[in-house]
Amino acid sequence: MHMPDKNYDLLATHGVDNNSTRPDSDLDVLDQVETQEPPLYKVLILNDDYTPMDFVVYVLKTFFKHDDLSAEKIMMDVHKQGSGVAGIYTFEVAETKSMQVNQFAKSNKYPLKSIVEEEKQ
Ligand code: TYC
Repeated sequence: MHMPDKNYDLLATHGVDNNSTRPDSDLDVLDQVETQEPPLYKVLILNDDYTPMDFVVYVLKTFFKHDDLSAEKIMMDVHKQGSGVAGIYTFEVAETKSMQVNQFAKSNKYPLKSIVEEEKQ
């Protein structure tokens, strides 16, 4: 039987062989591995008393690709509620964006901070 490329590694690691008498549970393993989504992480922007609103809007547009309206809304949510979600990503992307934002704010002498938090799936 033809198997797509992505199953070659599974065939190797699980020793799945269509000519064998493998139990049905091997099929479940294949299905599970193929459909498993990676865990996701939120980048949260935190409020402070000193960072200018325009700077936060610029950050949301530049690092998180929000349009004007969306960036303004998130910034005002953060301003009023203390924190807000800038974006949701896989771990490395979330950590990288958070570090870039924190470094950018520091370079501009603003106390703006972002943090990464696991998203419950
Ligand atoms: N509270 C800031 C002010 O009044 C604005 C602000 C909004 C700062 C969001 C940080 O993540 C932030 N200038």
